[in-house]
Amino acid sequence: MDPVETLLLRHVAAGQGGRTALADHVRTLTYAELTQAACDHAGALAAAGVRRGCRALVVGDDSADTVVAVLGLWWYGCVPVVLSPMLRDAEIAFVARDCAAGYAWIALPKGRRDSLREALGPLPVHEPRATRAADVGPPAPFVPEAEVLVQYTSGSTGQPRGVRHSMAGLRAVLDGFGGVLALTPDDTVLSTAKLSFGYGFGNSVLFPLAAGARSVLLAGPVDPYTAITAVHRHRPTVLCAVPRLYAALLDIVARGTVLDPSSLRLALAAGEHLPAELSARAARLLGVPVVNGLGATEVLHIVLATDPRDVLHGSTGNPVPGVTATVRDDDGRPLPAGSHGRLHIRTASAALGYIDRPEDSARTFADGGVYTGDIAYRTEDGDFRHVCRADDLLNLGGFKVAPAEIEAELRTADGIADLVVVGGRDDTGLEQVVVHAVPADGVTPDQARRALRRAIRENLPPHKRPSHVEVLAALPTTSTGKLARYRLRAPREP
Ligand code: 3SK
Repeated sequence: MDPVETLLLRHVAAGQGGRTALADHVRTLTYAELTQAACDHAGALAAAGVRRGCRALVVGDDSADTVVAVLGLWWYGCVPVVLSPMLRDAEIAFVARDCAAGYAWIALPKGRRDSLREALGPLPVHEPRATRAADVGPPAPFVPEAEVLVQYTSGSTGQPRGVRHSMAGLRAVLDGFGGVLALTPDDTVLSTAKLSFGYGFGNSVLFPLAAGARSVLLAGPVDPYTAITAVHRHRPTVLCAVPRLYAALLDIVARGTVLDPSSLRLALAAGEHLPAELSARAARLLGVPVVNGLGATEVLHIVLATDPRDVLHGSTGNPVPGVTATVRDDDGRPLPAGSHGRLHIRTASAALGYIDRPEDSARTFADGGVYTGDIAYRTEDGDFRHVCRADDLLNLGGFKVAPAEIEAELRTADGIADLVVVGGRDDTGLEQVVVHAVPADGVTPDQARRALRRAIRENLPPHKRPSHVEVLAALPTTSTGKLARYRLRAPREP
């Protein structure tokens, strides 16, 4: 199996080339057109002298062009590394160095493109081109154990880690969670999660194209209004989003916005924990089952999911086909039902490891499987329940953010002696960011609060901004004088 054969060529060979594969804000592409565009892109890579097999950055908003770039890279035999255009130039340059990228494809507005080019230094950079280049021959083969895709995910220190996926891993998620979704060529999938996030990449590229279905790509930031407009325009049968998007939909519909969900047959919630009540309310709003999935970049996509035929609200579900899940203690020993422990997954979609981080790889890819970084337990009935993250990472609508990353951006605020960032809960039970700060001598709590609010606005992108600022006389410490972060964290609903 290779990706281009699985996602494109076999549909064209089966006479399905005329069916729509992709729809974005400006155009639609049939399977035949997408195949030609991917082949042309591969030809352009050859003409530009790009080294076959290299890792290649793909930086662009969700669009047909971005998917063409990924498929063209696969056709040519390269390894795409899809990055969010929301990342800063320095963050993209870090990834370019970290993965030793040999090439970058960039689709960004001119000013931003120029600054990123400068940040990337000597790396060969190409922009989208519509030219038809020389015939590049059939798609490059990928053996099962070959690296085929790299996805970046946050580490608990705030430094992103490149996760190396294999061809066998791609096949495994298509057979695994793909079987739960059970897409057919008549499905239209709309994912509000972005291609740069593993969840969005699977939803928008792997599952729909493997099934010969239609995938809708939304450019720019997606809020609940954009999502409703897209639902009405594209009439998806499957909607994929993070729980907080469903919470936001419920909120605006309650305040009078009209949503017609009648095209849907299924909704998917993953990326962060879906609280039981939100699950039930979202299912009532949409009139379809809302499947809750738990995934991780290290296992490519969803490995635990509730049953679409009988969703148990509040449950994280059962292992999808091909997956074995256990809850383990700190020594890696399986725990009985009811005991909280580290979620351990055995699956052929386990990644090959992190790029250049042998210690992190050894910790995560251990005991014959993968520790997802979640604390969970198994009920007597055999389904799994998510408890919290095993590390300090905040999970903000699927963005895993290290508190240290936010703390570093806020330490520059005037008049702050010390601060700490932890996860809190909003009314729906979703995680939000809370900063606890101690004012410097002579600074009033109000002055400290104002300075922090300014730093939050100026230094942080919207998804990382704390929603609450608490001013304290001192931060709590343990008996040994260390910061007691856990005493500031909000507990999860039962
Ligand atoms: O929740 C996640 O982090 C995730 C990552 C990759 C693919 C799917 C999911 C849900």
